[in-house]
Amino acid sequence: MSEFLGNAQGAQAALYETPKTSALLLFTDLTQLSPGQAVLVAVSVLLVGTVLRTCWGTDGQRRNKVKLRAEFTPGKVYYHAPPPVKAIPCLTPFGMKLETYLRMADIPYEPVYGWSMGPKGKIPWIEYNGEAMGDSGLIIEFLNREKGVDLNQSLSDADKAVSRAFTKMGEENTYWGGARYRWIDNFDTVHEVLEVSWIVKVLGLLRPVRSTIRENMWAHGIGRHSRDEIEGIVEKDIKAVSTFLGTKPYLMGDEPTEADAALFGQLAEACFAFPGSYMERLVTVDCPNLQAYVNRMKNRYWPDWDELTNKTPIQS
Ligand SMILES: N[C@@H](CCC(=O)N[C@@H](CS)C(=O)NCC(=O)O)C(=O)O
Repeated sequence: MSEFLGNAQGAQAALYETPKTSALLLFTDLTQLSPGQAVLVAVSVLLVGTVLRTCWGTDGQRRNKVKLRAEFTPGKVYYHAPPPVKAIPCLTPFGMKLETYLRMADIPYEPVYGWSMGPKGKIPWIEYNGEAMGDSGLIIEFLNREKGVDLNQSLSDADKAVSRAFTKMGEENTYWGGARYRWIDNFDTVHEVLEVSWIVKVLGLLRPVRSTIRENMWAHGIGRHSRDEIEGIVEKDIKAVSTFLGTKPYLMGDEPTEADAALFGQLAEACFAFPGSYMERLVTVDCPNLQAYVNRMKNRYWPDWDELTNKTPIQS
């Protein structure tokens, strides 16, 4: 028995000897590598380096390779987002936000509907003068500079601070409640809202997206909370917006500002794209001022809503 074990260990040691020797030599004395080993090491380093450089860039920022259009009109915004569905013109609140901003700022744009991810691996994104740009907030900052737009010009610095806090609460906190509701707790209904064919559901083709969202929620931290805890968090967020809005027509006063694009994006999803959910109830029943606010924004900036969604108009 011990002889057998001894032989087995010897065979295992022999099996690992060459790579083990190369690895050890690499970390001790490179000059002792044979020419063959040196070539192997150099090629591996080059390959790994190229892959890392392509994916992460030189500043450590991970990039997603996007296919840019061959021809473009200078100064025109090509807006990439998922196609409208019956429930809502865009299923991502960040798309609703960006497109609402473009409309508020009167910036002409061409929608390019699809599911291709932008340079940061997320949607929505834009192409502008032959370059791809990701993140709705950074895109808005860029377009403000590029087009000389300032939807916040009437705001004091303190107002701007409040408006940023509400925007970020909606996008970095409330948003995840929607992600949990849609992708984790009601995964079956995702297929209906997304209007994908039955085969996608049967083959479970959306399961990898669900796993990614679960991982993202865990990394964010909200994924460590129970369903009840997350629903409590979302409720407090939505009620905070409702309280602050009060009887004002728009979040910061009489005229709409940038924060309204962002909050409308989040709240319109709750109203229209989560049928039967506690979020829909929060906005439409518990906080009637938010329901009126969503309708106000929708009527002002989305006269083509029904045309886009081909859906019966809701009663406001
Ligand atoms: N900060 C980004 C967030 C965009 C975002 O999270 N988009 C989601 C869709 S709602 C996405 O692309 N998720 C894909 C992923 O995270 O892999 C923005 O403002 O545009």
